[in-house]
Amino acid sequence: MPLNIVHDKDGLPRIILTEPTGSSAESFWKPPKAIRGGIPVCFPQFGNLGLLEQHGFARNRFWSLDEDASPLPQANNQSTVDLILKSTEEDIKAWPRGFELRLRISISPGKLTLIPRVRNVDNKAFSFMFALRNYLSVSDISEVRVEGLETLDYFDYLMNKERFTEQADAITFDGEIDRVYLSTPTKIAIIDHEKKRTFELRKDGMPDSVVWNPWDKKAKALPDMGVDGYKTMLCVDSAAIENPIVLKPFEEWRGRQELSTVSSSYCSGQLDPGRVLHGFH
Ligand code: TA6
Repeated sequence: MPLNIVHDKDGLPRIILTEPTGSSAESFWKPPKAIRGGIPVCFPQFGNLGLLEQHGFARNRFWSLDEDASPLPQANNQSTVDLILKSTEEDIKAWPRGFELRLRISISPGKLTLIPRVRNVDNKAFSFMFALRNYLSVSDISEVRVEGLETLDYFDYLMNKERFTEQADAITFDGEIDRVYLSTPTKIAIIDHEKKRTFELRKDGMPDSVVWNPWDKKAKALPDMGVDGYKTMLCVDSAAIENPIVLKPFEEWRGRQELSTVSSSYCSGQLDPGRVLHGFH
């Protein structure tokens, strides 16, 4: 499928991926910060560690088309774009490492696949954290359940990153949540009861998952969230946070995330976990 590159009114390029059944994805950026939404790439750090801007600089930079990307066999109902971010002078001052960050974005019917890769192009090893910050659109956060994280340990960012163990048999939402779940399974289900729709998040190479909703008080402090924006969003990220990834010189790390939606079958108000978490291979 040909690449569709348009320029918005500010003259900034915007890449639009479509596929014949109507799914689409847009990659655009309005300097100087990442948009509130979509899937910002958090690299080389996650959180506010004082060293770099929050969640690292990658999401606040201009990426380029990766002209050297290896061509890949394309199904005719799939469209793909390869982007690359290389270290700039400004970044090297703040984070003196030689890296190439590549992101392959593919869309197919009802599925968005992201394949991030980080190559160390330096002659010394370095470590980094990574997260795909998935801003999911939900109908009503108080009607959403997340399944797949039960019994896991998590760092609670609302309790000074203290470590706890999830006791509930699913995560539901009645207030601010800001947790990094550790050693999570490959598959996580985000069930939107009202829309009878489930997001299926499948990931490799990113063992952790962040679950974040600012709720009403924190949302007021986010000018681009809007007073009620927290009611219809939820971040469930694919991440490598607890154990930063270490790359030797010229080594490359690769991750993978598939985000798809299925209609949710319900019996007595509960999701049939067998259908969602185990029903696909
Ligand atoms: O989820 C971790 C976290 O740092 C929260 O504490 C909150 O500050 C959020 O990320 C901000 O994410 P954003 O996408 O607005 O940069």
